[in-house]
Amino acid sequence: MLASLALLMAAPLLPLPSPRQVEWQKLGQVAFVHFGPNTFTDVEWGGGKEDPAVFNPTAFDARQWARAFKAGGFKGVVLTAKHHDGFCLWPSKLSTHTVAQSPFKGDVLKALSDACHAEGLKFGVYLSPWDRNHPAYGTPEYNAVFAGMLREVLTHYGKVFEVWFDGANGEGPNGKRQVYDWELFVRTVRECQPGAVIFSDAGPDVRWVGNEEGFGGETSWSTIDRDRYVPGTPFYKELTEGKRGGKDWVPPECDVSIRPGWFYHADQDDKVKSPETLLDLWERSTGRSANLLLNVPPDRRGQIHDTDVAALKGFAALRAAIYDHDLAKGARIGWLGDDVTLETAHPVTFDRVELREDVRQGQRVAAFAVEAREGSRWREIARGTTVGNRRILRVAPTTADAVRIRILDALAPPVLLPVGLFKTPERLRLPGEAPKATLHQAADGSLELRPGPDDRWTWTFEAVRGEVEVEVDAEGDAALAVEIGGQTLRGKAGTRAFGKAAIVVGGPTTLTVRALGGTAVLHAVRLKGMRE
Ligand code: FUL
Repeated sequence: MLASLALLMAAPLLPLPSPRQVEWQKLGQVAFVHFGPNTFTDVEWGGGKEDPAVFNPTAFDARQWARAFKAGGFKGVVLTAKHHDGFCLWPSKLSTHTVAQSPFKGDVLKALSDACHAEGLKFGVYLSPWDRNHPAYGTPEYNAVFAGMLREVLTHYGKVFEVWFDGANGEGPNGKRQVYDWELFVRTVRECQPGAVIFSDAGPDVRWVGNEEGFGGETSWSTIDRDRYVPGTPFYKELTEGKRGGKDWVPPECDVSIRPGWFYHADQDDKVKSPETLLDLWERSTGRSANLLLNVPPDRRGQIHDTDVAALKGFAALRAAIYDHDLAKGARIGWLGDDVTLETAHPVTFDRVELREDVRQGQRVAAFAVEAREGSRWREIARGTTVGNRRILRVAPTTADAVRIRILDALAPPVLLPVGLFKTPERLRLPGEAPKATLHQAADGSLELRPGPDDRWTWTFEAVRGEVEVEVDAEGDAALAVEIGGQTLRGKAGTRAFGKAAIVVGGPTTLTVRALGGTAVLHAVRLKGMRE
């Protein structure tokens, strides 16, 4: 009640986000897809002279991509419709270097936009103005070609939520550089897709965060002064942190790849980021008032590799294990001046604090402290600068029956949304409905052990003498130890076969799984071949 009253009374602080920026900031995480001839030639930057015949995915399935992204909690997808090599993933009439000239023949944009529609994801496009193939590149005529290409991709595939302009401006096939007509490009997007945000180094709608490692600044203003920026002179620190009191609302986006490269390379299959790393990036991007744009490149089949699919699922499971349980829910909220106090019915233990401002009223908070009440004493547990759209603070595990947010500096009276308190489970498991730890015996005698909600990975069952093969179905990066019948089998989450154990003494037997550092989400343990 009081919170909404504060909201009604607050006068907006300029600049304010446009409605399309508000919608975009709500997404939090978006998938990025680099796909094209580079996928098949194993390079990151194609020269533009590749034979279109190389583009030949053997089992192309855009729906499989969309399902994987959805399972990872992503709300939209941005596809490289055209990378620097100039190859168009749609049959453009303005180029002779497209899918139409390849053995694939299909239209990747059509397939992906349909798949996004079916899975409830938003669809976006990356179009590199730098074109190493087009004969007109480097001449004024190219600007009209590029605007025409934009028009093609923005009028044939339904609603587009984001248009991503890469800042690169290299030489074209004739050795010339292009002078880009940005005004024309922006006008074309606005005309064809008024609801789409435009990303480039400095906006107009979304800015680059200043690094390609996937994290935002601890200080993160959605505002900058756009007129300071001319192409090729990014002010890295300001792109990361924004500018207090900046004239333009241009929130940051954190582009990063799940693999070392932007395009798929088979020799990077063992370098896919773990669910824990993805969660860390998510907390340091969306948790710093930026959006995460995570690149997950399809392989030469035209599908997302199993390892990447598993990483996305594991990431979603880890995030849900923490953020699906808000310990501040139902807390009594009180305000004293700008400060907010939450009182919980019972003491709660948390290690994540989530703060949010209603950015529709502008970004206001410039410094704050978080305090916890332990018994009758207040103790400061964190201090920060900006809040913005969403600020996640990682704090030491703290048990308190009240939490206070003290506003130390603000551009105008703050408009905070409800505060969240979360706890990282000691040992993460899939948040599920499993009522209790369960045992399932199949006809062939194999036994499946599934964890219950009590977070204990221990089962006791009747075993017969003999050898059993132990399989562990778990995601994550933890080293795991399976203790059974006095023996310990070791392996890593993600590798199924853990080896064989000998049950020497039959009868009641206990099996325990322990995570030795790192985290894991355990789905099941299977014991196979248990017979006399
Ligand atoms: C960069 C490009 O040069 C890379 O190839 C990649 O597309 C990345 C997202 O943007 O500027």
